Amino acid sequence: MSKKKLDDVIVTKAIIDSFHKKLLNDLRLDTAIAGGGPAGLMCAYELAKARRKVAVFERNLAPGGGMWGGGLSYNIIVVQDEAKAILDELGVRSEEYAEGYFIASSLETMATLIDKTIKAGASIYNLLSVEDVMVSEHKRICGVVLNWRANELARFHIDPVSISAKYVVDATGHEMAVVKKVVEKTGLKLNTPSGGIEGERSMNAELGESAIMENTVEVADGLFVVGMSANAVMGSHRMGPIFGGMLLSGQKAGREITKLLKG
Ligand code: 48F
Repeated sequence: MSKKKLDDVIVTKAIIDSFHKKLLNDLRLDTAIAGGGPAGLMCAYELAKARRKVAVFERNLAPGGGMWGGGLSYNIIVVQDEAKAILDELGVRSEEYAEGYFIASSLETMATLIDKTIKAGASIYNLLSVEDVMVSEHKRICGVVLNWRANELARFHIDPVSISAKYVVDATGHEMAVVKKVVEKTGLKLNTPSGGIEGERSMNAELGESAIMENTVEVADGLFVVGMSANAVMGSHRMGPIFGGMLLSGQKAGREITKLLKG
């Protein structure tokens, strides 16, 4: 059997061609998600299952946010009863540690969530930072402004590019980077008790987890908050390495946005 010689340029062309095709296809989205932690990915998974055009923009090399490291870098996560069904749906193995507390490998959970999200049809872009938002003349958040993380880190003066979206989701965790930008640049009143960012409160798993579903809302026209960003914007507690609320919050926003897109 004759073996064809490998051509380095074909390898290069294959990458450039297919990445451009994918990016061009994602310039107008149903939903753009800033941040690829558990909440953002779960939201994308839900939207992709409903056949919505969704992309996640994650600034790090690997999506996954704070889940990989479990607690204190011990790579185990805990989820409570309410979120066990999500682990089961994803096919992640878990074990009841004490009544109502399930443990799973953080690596298996995150690797599976990434896999299922991509296979459901969502695009995940790594190494891209959401540095700003697009705002329509009616003051609706209508897209994200992106730059390579490497440019951001090097502080290069290079202009970003824009991608439109019917909905934008801030899934940037403790940073609530998108909401901060909206407040700083637009002066829009948020759908929060004070109309501004309430700010994250100290660790309390019970209070943090019980508030998160209520905090998962459309915080400005076209902009949802999920996961830790939802609690930080709304003035609720952090909760540490219990991850049920992150998954449930992403799922809730994904389902709500799906309904709104249909309406
Ligand atoms: O921090 P992260 O995991 O947020 P989450 O999904 O989950 C929070 C938990 O990990 C944990 C917790 C659980 O109880 O409290 O902290 O709410 O994931 C946020 C992701 O957003 C990325 C960041 O790199 C991380 O992977 N990110 C942050 N800012 C930007 C961003 C940005 N401006 N553009 C793109 N990605």
